[in-house]
Amino acid sequence: MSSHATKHRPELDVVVVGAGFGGLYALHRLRGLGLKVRVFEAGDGVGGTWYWNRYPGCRCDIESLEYSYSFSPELEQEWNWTERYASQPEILSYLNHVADRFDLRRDIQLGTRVEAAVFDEISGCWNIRTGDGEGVTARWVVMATGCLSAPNTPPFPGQESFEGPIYHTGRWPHEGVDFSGRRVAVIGTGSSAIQAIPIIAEQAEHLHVLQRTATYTVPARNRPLDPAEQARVKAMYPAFRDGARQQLAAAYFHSREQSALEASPEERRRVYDERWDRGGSGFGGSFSDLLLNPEANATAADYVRSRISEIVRDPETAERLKPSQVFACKRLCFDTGYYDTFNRPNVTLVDVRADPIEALTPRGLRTGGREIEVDSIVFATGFDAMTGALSRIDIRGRGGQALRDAWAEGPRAYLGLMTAGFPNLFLLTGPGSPSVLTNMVMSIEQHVDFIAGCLEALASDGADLIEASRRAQDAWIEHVNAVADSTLYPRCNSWYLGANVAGKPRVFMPYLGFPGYVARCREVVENGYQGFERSRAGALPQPA
Ligand code: NA7
Repeated sequence: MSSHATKHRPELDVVVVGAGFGGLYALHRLRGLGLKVRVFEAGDGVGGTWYWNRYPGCRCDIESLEYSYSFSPELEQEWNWTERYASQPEILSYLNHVADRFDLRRDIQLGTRVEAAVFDEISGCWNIRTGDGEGVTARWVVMATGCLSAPNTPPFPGQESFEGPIYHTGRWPHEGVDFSGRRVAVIGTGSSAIQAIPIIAEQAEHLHVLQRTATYTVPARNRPLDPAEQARVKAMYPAFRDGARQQLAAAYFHSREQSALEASPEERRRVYDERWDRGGSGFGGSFSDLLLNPEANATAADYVRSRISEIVRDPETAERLKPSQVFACKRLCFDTGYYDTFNRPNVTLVDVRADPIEALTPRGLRTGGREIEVDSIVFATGFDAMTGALSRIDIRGRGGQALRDAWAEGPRAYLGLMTAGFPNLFLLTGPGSPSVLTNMVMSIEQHVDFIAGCLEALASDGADLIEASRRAQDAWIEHVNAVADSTLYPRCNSWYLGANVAGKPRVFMPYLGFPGYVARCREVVENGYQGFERSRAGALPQPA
């Protein structure tokens, strides 16, 4: 990467980092504007999250007819989903189909990790350096690095001494793992663990589930997708998508308008029963105030706890499985036979809240001074969410400032799209945007379309630099926090707050409410990209 190169026109218009749902659509959309785009992807295949997360039972918890692109009516019509909730292999084939169908592969460089992205203030270009030491210059960078892509691996003492294999759910071996006849420990009880545990339990000789925080999970009730149902949605796809976009989470959670406290105990029970039986995310929308009012929230929490008592036969295990924190404050999970798994004789629940994991040993792990002997350990310990993938790249903006330093007290971005001091660097579903509180595919499409519109507007104004103003960014973050504080979300130690990673600043990262966010973005555009500074390279403004 020579400084000489940066004095000239950049080699590329846009570098996109990541070839998951975000990167693939960004490539298609921006290439459609006639821009020269290249995607760098660390994996040896496309798919992002769905390339890496191959653990047993991995599937999406948004219904397949919704968790798919809406940008191409032809694609919507030709692809057939087979289940209510698509499995990881099916989503990965879908994304491979998208890559082929839109001839995306010729601009995707696989097996290439971006190590650094450095802004050159003289040329107004980004210098991108990849793991193989190559460099390329681009005018714009789109970080399509995913919200849940940097695995969180707690550094337990003695980890190197463990003699068996260690797996992370987010980096699962492609050839799969056969746990037959093995003693296995799973660390964690979040969404990934809850999907994997029932399947590992069926194979393993013995499974120890190491639980720090009990999780609320409701039955997914996955099933084959009825062809008639699929045809019905396909016949009205545009209206179906529009309807989803009107929902807080850009997905049909079938939220009811009624407060849980207005309903009688019998009526509440009936609603919860119905939704439990129907399965899936609708349970979280049983009443309108579950995440607003602690008393309302407690009714859902009590209901799930009562179900655990009904399912789990050993009363002591049932008690330990009962969550005590605010219901759905951490992401609500959807399972297939999770609580039933604890009725199996080969499954033991270990409370690592009371007795934290002290160390890994050559033959297992130690908690509460006692050694649990196992042959394999599965880390289902989640991700350094929303900021992890970005902070692992050496991103430097104006004056050589590192993004890691700019975000030392927590991520700061205007609309979750751009960070002051980092011109022409777009974040897809970045912190401060609805992202993980929504159907990600809808949020990704909205962000990519915003970026495409922005680049078109820049071209027609003869500008080529755009940057978030600090004032607009500060005001936006204040608003994101105010919205979060009006809910119960900040009341538990979730990854939404970065609380799962030691030392990470406690900041509520996603923005609640897709429709409000989209309206705000529209307003920003109508007001001439309000809150953004636009200029020509070589004539850089000092942002407000
Ligand atoms: P999550 O939901 O972050 O779950 C991680 C789990 O690992 C959770 O139960 C954690 O307990 C546990 N954990 C993390 N560190 C430790 C240590 N040091 N000791 C014991 N237990 C630990 O990640 P997932 O992969 O399941 O799901 C991530 C998202 O992917 C999910 O929300 C969906 O959106 C898809 P804790 O709760 O922190 O006490």
